[in-house]
Amino acid sequence: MAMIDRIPDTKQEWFKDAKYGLFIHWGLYSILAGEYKGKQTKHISEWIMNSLDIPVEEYEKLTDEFNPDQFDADALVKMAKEEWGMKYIVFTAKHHEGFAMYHSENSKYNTVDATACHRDIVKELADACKKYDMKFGLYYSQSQDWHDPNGFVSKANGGKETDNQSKDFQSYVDHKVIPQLRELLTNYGEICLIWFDTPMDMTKEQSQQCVDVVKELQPNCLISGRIGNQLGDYMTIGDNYMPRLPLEGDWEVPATLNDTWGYSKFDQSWKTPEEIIKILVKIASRGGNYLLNIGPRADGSVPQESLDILGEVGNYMRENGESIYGTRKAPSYPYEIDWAEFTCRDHKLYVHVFEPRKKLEILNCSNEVKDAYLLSNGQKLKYVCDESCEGDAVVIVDIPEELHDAKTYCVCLELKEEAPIFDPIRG
Ligand code: JFZ
Repeated sequence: MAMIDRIPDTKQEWFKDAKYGLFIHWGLYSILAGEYKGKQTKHISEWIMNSLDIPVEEYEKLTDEFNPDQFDADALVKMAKEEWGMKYIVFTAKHHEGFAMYHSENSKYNTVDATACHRDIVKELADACKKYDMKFGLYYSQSQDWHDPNGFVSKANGGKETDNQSKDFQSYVDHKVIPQLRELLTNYGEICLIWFDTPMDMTKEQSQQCVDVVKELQPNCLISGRIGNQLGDYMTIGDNYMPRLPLEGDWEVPATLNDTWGYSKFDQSWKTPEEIIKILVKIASRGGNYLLNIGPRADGSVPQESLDILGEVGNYMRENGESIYGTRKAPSYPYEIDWAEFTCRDHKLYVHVFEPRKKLEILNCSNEVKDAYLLSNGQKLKYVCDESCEGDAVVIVDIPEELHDAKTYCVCLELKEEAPIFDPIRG
């Protein structure tokens, strides 16, 4: 498992503790919402310029329509913190389309100079994050830039073949990427991480150039795994992928609530709050962070479905946060069971239950249990540490009648031992 041996360690406790963050994909693509001149894109909506082969001069005209009169950074950050339970925010400062969502001196193609609203969105979010003590990170597309004549253009999502070789990619790095990173790391206070993406043809030297400017200006700012050339401070898992096992090192799963990152009026394949909670618990139990995305509409408002789902997940986090935040990977449970996932911290095993049950039978849990209760309200539960007919250790917890139909709740088992022991033999 070579990949897994190489997962780096950030040495930063805030990142290891965070577990749950908010990704925001917002740009000119949000105006198109998945459709251009009556044509619907088949791919993720933020790729529409590339997928539908929209010429630069045409796409630039979208700046005339950028009017985020419903965007309220203060309210959004407050909600992410207080209602949704997120510990960090990552915002698309510049996505592959090349448009800067902040006041860039380097390129006039930005929200302040090229639109009638003249708003610096990164600044608004940075100020709100500071106010609410929220960690703030920025997504920056370092390799792909479909606006700059020398930026890389991929055809991964349906775009046409582009002769990248004949471009002066190094000049794009020197004249756009590095100066823009300088601006972002100088003008907006503390940046917790830069979320680089799709390195494509970047050489090791070019990736290193990006790393160097980040670390020169903010030594504690983390570099995402997608800087390329193994230079990231942590591993970025493939979008919406789930590691099968607990992993050593620091890693993060970037993920969507539906199927696209940028807003699309067509994409209605929303996951349920229960599905999201289960994914969040699985990621925490395997030792990672979940960076969950919203794609605001062009006006800055967040789709109601996203608000509803994140609100429900937030309720679970408010009642059961102790079982997620600040935890480290749990020992892997040996059996494939659908009804529960486990997280842990010193002397506690948390059983997250995802199906209605009358009893929780945790086969081969050989701990000595000292207490069992519902995490949300402390209600005590009856339990036994027993042996199965085969002589294997089993812990059985009775679920009170009023909860027989409940799904998505968390039971805390206090253990004599420091950590859960998944072993058929009680020691
Ligand atoms: C990239 C972007 O192209 C996309 O628009 C979005 O911003 C997403 C978060 O990141 O897409 C990727 C990059 C890498 C993988 C999948 C999608 N991957 O490694 O599986």
